[in-house]
Amino acid sequence: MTITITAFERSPDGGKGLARDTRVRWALEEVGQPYEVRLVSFRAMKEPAHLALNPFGQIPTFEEGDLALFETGAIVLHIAQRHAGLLPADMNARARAISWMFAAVNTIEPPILELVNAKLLERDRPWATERLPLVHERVRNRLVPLSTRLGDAEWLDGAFSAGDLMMASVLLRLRASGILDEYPNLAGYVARAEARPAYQRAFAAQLAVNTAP
Ligand SMILES: N[C@@H](CCC(=O)N[C@@H](CS)C(=O)NCC(=O)O)C(=O)O
Repeated sequence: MTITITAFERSPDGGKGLARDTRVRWALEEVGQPYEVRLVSFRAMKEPAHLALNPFGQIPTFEEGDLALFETGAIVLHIAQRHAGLLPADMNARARAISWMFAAVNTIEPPILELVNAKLLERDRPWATERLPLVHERVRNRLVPLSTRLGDAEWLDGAFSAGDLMMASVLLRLRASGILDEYPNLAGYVARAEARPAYQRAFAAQLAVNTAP
């Protein structure tokens, strides 16, 4: 059955790989599943056909046969459960990898999004300059324990898993802020993730869309 995902017709990041279809593309590349992409405009994302797939009018979505999913955590988990390559066979190790997926979207991503919003959407507000150090601090409060736990390890819990895929995807958004480089082991972790051939293929595919004439 054909897998179809949705992505921005034109990503606001111009192809830096920060739009969340990249993590879904990456997961599909890791497990060797071909997929098709339906590009959607900002307007189409808020119309009934797309809202039926994602009630919040966002990308990415995932369709395969009569299954339609939204939320990248759920999509990547579904891919990892259906196809070998992103979750360990041992059930306890599998459960730990899934914990890292939730940690990525539930514990690490929220303060990073807050920072992105503070810098992009709220920078003209009168309180923006005063608030920014607080937002930075909230990000660092999450990165310190993450960096401590990773230590010198290559990945978060043994072999590369869907937990690492989600965590690296979330951390990537910090690069422009310079904060990631304050934690050399986390910067190295993200660089290792980006060097994976599957990530490279996913990145190239989304870049092709965003640089097409
Ligand atoms: N929690 C959702 C977030 C999805 C999301 O924020 N998607 C962004 C693109 S990366 C989007 O569609 N933004 C446009 C909008 O919200 O109108 C997920 O992980 O799938």
